[in-house]
Amino acid sequence: PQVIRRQDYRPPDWQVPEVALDFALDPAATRVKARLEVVRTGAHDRPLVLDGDGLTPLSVTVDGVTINDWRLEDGRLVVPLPGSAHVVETEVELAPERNTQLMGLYASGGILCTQCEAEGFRRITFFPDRPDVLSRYRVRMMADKARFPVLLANGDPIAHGEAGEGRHWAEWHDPFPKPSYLFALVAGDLAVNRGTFTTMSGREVELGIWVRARDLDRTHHALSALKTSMAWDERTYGREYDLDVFNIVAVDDFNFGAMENKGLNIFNSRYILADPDTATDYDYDAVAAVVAHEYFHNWSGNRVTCRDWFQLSLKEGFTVYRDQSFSADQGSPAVKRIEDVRSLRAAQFPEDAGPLAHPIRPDAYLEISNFYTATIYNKGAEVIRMIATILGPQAFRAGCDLYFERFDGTAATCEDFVASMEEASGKDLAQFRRWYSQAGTPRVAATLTHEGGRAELRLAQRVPPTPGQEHKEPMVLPLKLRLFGAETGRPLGDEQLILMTDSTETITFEGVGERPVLSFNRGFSAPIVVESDRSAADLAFLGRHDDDPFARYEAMQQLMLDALVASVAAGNDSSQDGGHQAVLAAIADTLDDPALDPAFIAEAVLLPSESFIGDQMAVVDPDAIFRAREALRRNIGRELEGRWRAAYDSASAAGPYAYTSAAKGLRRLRTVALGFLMASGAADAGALAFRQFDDADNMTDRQGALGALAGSNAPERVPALDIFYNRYSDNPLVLDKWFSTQALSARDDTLAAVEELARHPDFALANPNRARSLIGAFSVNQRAFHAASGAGYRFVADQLIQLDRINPQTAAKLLPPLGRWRRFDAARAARMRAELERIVKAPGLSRDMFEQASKSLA
Ligand code: BAL
Ligand code: ZN
Repeated sequence: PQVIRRQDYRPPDWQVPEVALDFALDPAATRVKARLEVVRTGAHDRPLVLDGDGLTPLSVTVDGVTINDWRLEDGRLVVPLPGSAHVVETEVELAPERNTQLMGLYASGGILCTQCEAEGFRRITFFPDRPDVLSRYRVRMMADKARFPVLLANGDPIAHGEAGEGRHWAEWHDPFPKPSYLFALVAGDLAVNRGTFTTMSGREVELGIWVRARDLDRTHHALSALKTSMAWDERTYGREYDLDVFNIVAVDDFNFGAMENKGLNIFNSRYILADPDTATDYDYDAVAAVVAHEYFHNWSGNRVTCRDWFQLSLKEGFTVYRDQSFSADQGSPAVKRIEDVRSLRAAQFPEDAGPLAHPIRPDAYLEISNFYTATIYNKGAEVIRMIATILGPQAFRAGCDLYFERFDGTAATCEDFVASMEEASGKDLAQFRRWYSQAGTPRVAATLTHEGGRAELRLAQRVPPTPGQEHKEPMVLPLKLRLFGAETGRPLGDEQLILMTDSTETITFEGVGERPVLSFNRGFSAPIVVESDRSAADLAFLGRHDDDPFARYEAMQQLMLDALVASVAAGNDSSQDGGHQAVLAAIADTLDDPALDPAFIAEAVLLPSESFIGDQMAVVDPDAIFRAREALRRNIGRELEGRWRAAYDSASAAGPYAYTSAAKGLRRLRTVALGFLMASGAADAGALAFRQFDDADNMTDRQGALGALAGSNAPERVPALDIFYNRYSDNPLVLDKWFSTQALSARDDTLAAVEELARHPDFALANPNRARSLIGAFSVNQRAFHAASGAGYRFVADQLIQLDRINPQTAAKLLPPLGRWRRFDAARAARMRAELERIVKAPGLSRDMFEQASKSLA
């Protein structure tokens, strides 16, 4: 396969200002006529080259005359054109119902829909399918009226009518020039939940959430989140919506979470449908966050789009930062920050430390679908957050205004964004640009000394080598810090923001009368790993006294991590371990602090995941980590049993279900307490969990209890799993939970259970959510996936080879856990490599999988 390089970018030879598409829709045979007004750009004599993937032209005309001197080259249609402007028309036929890749035009549960980002439009019609070709689209759709009563496309509806023989048609026009990846249409038997939004300039926008009729009752949260997002973007960024309608359609088969097509977002139903009986608090929050994310793309992505796919983080990192800020404003900013950092550490840090590491603006790819990564999205968001921190809120907003105004209606670059920020703020971001070009998570060693009223903080940063980048230059690190007095517990001076730019730096503090304790990288102001020699006593102190909630959480995490890593190193899982005592005391203090929000407590007392513990070790030992963590969990459960019962009871007294921040916090704490009670081995814990499961008036409590039971040997486990399955067997999103809960189980027989589940009649590789719910969940279950026999690796490789034939994009995204073989002992590494080699040799392997697997082996 051909490597695409950022440095090879060349502007398009032809622009296509106007496009008219005519669809005769049919699941088995859809005809697509395209009329392109093409304009030669600059002085050249190159032909018009239109991307195509799996298409054969039925006809090609130029200025109304059929031509025969076109040719196909690697799927592309090459059309020699004499003049500087022509009208080129093509016709192709597609079979949406056979499109299992879910890219282009496909069928999901009887609904015809599209997914074009990044390169799906070329599977619909011949077109220069690149983001720097912006066109105005007019779309006409014709379909059987009984099967497809609703016909939607981008922009505004302009006409519709009957077409005879039971068919009807509709025409839509999008006045905003857009790249082809934002094209969308939907045809189906859909019901709508309508709303309206009045924009800040007084325009009425008609909103619609379209789903199958039976799902209509579960769309209220999404509609309300959409209105809240629209108001938030006006208030926070001054960005107003620009069309008269905004439609969202939910489908069950979708590769992404959702897609920001102009005026017609298409969503994975998982991020639209929610009611208390079927969606957890986590799901509710995710629905709001994804609805907001896609809506925010209308400016950061659609009005200003990307010049090329290397700039993907320009729209994704920025939009994730925007949706994170939105979610923080809806509830607890501290808890939101903790959740975001936890997912960065779970997904992005390992990526940055592994064979697939890449900068947020990559230099090369084989398949762009593989670059919709945690690095582009989540590290990209951290980079924008750092710019906001360095500039301060006013200058950051001024930079955003300048960027939106200057690049509106164009395809921009990451450089354009950074330059706008510099121009608006007057700050020099020259060195900061390394965040766009260097991969790898910076590590910062911080050592604080104190002598005679003077404290000295010595900092040293290094960025580890990553594939293709042996040598790294120092980064700009905005580091928020504060000192606290060890005796008084009071802050010694204000919080400071240090901009670290060199490899090593020393910061001095004068007039420090008592021994200082360092609170560092507060709010996770830079996405780094901190190496600090703070003692367990100092971490416990910060866990009690730090006024920055994130730093307080972080101190607790570090305390637990240090205890666990020490236990693993000592091969010691004894409950008498001294490290346990400090953790127990800190958790007890946290549970006893009446000033703390239950949602924060629930986060602060949670043990680091097995994978995160593994990330701290030179060679990951999954079994030892599991044992050490379980021992600590058991010990925390037993020693603090009275407190867990008290926390459980007070959280249970919250009354009937309500979706409020306070009620969410109590539910979270309740299930965390239940988890520790289960771990304690208390005789009544299984019964308690079953009661929570059975009495629940909401999915958060029910799934929380099911998760606790699923990882146990309690006699209530099997009945609960059966009841759950039977109750929700007609709800695919809840069945996904049934699969993933079992795949994440801590039981010894999880691998066998997962192999069995893969043969379950409800398991289907063709549905991405279902594939992820079993294979994706299993491969992050560290101990089960890394079973010494290698059976976990073999199972995942078998599934991915099969899935690759159906849906390469989804298969390739599930491969990275197999690629992290360097982190494990020689025997496991050899087994993981053997599976990767088997994948690389699989007949007919996709480019997607080839790129992921071959890079992982290199
Ligand atoms: N653009 C792909 C889906 C998303 O990030 O919104
Ligand atoms: Zn996005």
